[in-house]
Amino acid sequence: MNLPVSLDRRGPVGLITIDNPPVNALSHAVRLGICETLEAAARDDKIHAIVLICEGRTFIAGADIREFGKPLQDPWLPEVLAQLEAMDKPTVAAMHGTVLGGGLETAMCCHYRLAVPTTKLGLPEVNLGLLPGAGGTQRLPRLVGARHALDIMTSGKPIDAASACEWGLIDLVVEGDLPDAAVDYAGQLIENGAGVRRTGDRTVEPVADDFFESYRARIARRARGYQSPWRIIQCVEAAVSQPLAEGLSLERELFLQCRDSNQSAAMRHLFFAERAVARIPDVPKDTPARDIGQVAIIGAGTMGSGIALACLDAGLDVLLLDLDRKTLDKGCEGIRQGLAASVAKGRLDQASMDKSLKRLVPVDEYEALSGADLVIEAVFESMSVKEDVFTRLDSVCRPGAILATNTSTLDVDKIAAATSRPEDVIGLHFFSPANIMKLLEIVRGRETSIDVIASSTQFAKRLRKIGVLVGNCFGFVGNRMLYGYGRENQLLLLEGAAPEYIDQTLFDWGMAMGPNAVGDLAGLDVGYKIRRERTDLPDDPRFYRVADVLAGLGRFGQKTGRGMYLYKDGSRIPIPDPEVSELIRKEAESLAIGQRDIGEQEIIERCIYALVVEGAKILDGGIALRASDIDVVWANGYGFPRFRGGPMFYADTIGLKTVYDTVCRFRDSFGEQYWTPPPLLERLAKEGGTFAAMDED
Ligand code: T1G
Repeated sequence: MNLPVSLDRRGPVGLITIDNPPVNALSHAVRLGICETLEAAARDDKIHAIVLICEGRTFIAGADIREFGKPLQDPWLPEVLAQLEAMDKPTVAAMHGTVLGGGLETAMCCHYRLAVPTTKLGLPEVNLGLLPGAGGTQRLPRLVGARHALDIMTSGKPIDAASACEWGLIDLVVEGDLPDAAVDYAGQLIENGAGVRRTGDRTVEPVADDFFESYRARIARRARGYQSPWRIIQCVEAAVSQPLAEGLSLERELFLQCRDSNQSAAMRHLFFAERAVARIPDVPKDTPARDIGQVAIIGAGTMGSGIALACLDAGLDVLLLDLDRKTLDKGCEGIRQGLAASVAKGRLDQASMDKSLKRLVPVDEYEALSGADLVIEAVFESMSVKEDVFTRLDSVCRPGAILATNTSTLDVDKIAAATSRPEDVIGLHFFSPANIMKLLEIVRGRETSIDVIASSTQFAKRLRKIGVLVGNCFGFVGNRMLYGYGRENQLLLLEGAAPEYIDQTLFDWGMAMGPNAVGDLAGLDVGYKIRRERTDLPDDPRFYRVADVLAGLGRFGQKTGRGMYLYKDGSRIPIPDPEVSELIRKEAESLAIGQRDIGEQEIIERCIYALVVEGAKILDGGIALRASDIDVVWANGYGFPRFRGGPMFYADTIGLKTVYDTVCRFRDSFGEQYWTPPPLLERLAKEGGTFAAMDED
């Protein structure tokens, strides 16, 4: 086997180089190669110190995630690292890029560590439903203390080289050529007779008696529903109180539990799904993209100013247009406050804020947009208003400019038809708050050209967002599925389930927020107006009945202090309102719907399977390229729990036969109108197939 690891000698220093693109993951071949080169270096009398370094864009970025879920081949990483740490010649990790997971665990088993200034270091296993399984939970606290170690491992966020040096994780930040600096450093170790220095021999600084209890309380909210953060704390507790060997064996046991869990399978699924969205069958990777330097945004409301902030954060020049001066000023002030908030949180320095504000130009006439490379319309959700905007853009924008609409539901082809250049029109559907939410639905129109699609996927990457290409239909992927989910919630209300009961059930199941609290946050008037514009609503008096009645009464939610819930004195805490329960009871009576006790399982199945049914229809209709794209949309745009992998992955874990049978039961109980199993679900259920396998075909 031609191993991606080589050993060279520079004077008394052995240089072990790993070259396994794209990210030097610790695949089986790399593990074998490290073992072999370490043995060779140990045997070579001319070698007195060893440098471990990587080719390409980064030092080891972790274990090879693709190997999980398959039988692991020997040697396992802990064995490789035990051999490394036991070396009798000083070893130096020379790092650059993103040193993550097994990569950092490898570096911590070297006796010395140095890195270039731009290096990021972390143990992000928690993002994959895992924990560091090669000694990271035992060695990191020995180097940086229990608190820093827990912060790094439970947040999954990397730290920069300067902090790593300050906290004792690395010995030196080096400038210039890394291999040279590392060989010099190793040479000095030899000269100074520095010898080996094993991390495992250290102990963890003692902590206060209530340290772990208060740490558990501190992360309870963000770790809700996840298994691995709690196991990480267990491991660090062992690192503080037990000898290394005991700590490592507990870590191994808990790591295997995580690795074999549905949670980790779900989160690994999302890891690869979020990278697969960039692969679009009829848009080759080398499709030339149009240059985007200046972005114009139409509408300085909440969405428009959020999009402007996202573009400024990405270093783009921004023109913000609103015909109403007051709205324009308010929008610009909102952007200034957003930047100031980032400075206050240390995410941005003052100089960068000032530069961003210089790149923001408020305008109040369309002619000012003539030079823009990309225009994003974010005005009121009305077809006639949007058609008018696009007609004006068509007359002022330069040839080759991309014209995008931020509509969340409306027909992109109809909007494009308001111009003479539909091939340059695309949907870019941001999620609120647009500078925070990672999801961007890229809506392909009938005539959208492939270079406009390629430019839009690159634009998404530039904004550090996940751009998912979807087809044009009402609500595209996310909102179209939301309609089914919301419909079942509305029907369950009429059938006797209290709003707070439905919300608590779905919250406990893992949703970031229950549907009724979400409705009040988004504003019941928004959904109400969109439903009024629609001509294809089901002929069913129960359809969103409760929401329509509340909106009709001016109960829009948080913004009016009352909606499905009450909100006292401007607070965001939802309080159940007996008036609403009475209103719902009366509406049910008027529709001759008997109220009954409804179990949590039924609530979960009806709301979540409504997503799966609509998702299957979306795939049948070609509105999404992959089932995993749908999972990415829901996990990044709708608060679907990552530890369940997304609606389609979740359905696979339940088993499509079971889902199909339940859907058929609902059809028999609640009618064909909403619960006729889509052909795809029926076929896969009968064939014993899965959505995931279908994606691979
Ligand atoms: N294993 C396998 N493939 C990987 C990989 C990995 N660890 N990391 C990246 N790739 C692939 C990825 O799928 C993509 O492939 C290509 O590399 C470029 O990635 C024992 C248990 C390193 C910051 O969690 O966070 O170690 O799509 O598009 O935006 O304790 O990738 O081109 O075919 O993301 O520049 C811990 C995961 C593993 C890091 C680069 N490590 N990777 O980001 O490029 S668990 C991680 C990342 C572990 C041990 C445990 C990012 C990146 P393709 P990319 P990028």
